[in-house]
Amino acid sequence: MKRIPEPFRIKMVEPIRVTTEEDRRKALVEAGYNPFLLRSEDVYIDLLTDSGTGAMSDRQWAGLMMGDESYAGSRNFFNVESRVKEMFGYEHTIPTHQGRGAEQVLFPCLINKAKSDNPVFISNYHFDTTAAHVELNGARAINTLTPEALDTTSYYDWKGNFNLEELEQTITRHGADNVAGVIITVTCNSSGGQPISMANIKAASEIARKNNIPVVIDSARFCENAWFIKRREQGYENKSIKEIIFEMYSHGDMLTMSAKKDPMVNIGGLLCIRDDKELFQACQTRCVPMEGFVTYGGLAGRDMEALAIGLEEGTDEEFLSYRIGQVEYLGERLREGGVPIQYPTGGHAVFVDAKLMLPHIPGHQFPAHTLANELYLESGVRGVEIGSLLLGRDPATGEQKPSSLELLRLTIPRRVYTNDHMDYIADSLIAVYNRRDEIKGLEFEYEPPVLRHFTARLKPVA
Ligand code: P71
Repeated sequence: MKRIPEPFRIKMVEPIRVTTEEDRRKALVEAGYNPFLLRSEDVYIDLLTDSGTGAMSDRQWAGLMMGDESYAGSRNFFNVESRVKEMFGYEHTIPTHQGRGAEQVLFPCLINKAKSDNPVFISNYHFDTTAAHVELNGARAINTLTPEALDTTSYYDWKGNFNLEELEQTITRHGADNVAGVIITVTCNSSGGQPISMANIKAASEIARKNNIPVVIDSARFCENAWFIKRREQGYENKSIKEIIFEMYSHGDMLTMSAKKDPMVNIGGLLCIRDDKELFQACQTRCVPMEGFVTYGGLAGRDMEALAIGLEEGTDEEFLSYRIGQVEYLGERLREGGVPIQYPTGGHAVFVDAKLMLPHIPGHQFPAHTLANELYLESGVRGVEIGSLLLGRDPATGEQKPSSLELLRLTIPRRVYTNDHMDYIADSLIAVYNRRDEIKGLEFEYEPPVLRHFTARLKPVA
């Protein structure tokens, strides 16, 4: 596969530490076989997340120096607000400290607006924190993802799509009055950073709107989704990324955004509303005690300036082609080496199918988490499990919930690692693949009652 060279040059470097296998074994034992508990200094290439880990540009760093740190009415807020109007066509903007800040402000207001005793949200797939905020507020989070997404081995352009029939049936089953929002996640993180087509966004939005249900776009990776639409969907090949984004958001009523992804800031988020002034005022009222005054929402003025610039830079098509091409290159190298992955590769990460790679390790011995540990021992590369460990137990029965997928996510930060790093990652994981039969699963030494994957301690099975 032809590699697209980096469309930037390097002006500042941060050394990373190369460790020996012995160093890594010691570090992993100390971390209770849980890469979340490693010190980042013991990690050579960190693929835990693409969130807040990107490299800001010289323009963004220059923007930091233009911070207006006034408590109220900062110039940088108005820069963000006008960029939002221009890019998405949404009138009202509330900055937040990150994506979940926007969720904790918006969701209770939407639930209030629905005036239902049994509120639900329906999404192509709720991200974990999104589902958590839905549930913390007494609502239920229901996913209606297209079934193609669960078959990792077969190609499908739109593994982030809604199953539209199931969406309609779910609305009917619960009653439209009980649906507080339809959440469209672009791209769909949980199915592998997979895109949703414009046709599917439009159709899902039409279903919601004819039922008077507000449409929320969960926007962490909106530029990457637009790039896939341009490349894969008929009628969009000659449109600019910005035109595609504007059209995507014409199908929504509001957005929540973790700006730590596509807009490449280290901290920041957004809650924007098209024109529902009453809802906007309710959100502003909640923002003050939760996030901060309505023109800063938990951010410094300088953070907002970097965000205003990043929103623009994230839409650069040359950059997106390189970025998504780099992720695809890693995916293709792994496939050539025999490693099973969610195919095609998504926008921000390669998702390795650990169920297929380590079929001798059952779900309750955490095959994908085991694979994360083996990759770390082999190479100092840190990935993250998306599978049984993350999913946890059924609170009613205490049983491990069955996970349809056991994935190791290799999440690529933006503008941080070079294509040579991708080769190193691929070579290392292929080496693990070649000794896969010798790998043993894990069991708990300490299992926290909730959100266990962050702080659990494990040990190899006897
Ligand atoms: C990701 C994250 C961030 C994360 C979460 C847990 C552990 C490690 C890293 C965050 C998202 C997301 C979508 C689609 C909302 C959020 C929350 N993703 N929607 O993938 O992917 O945003 O983190 O800024 O609060 O690693 P936030």
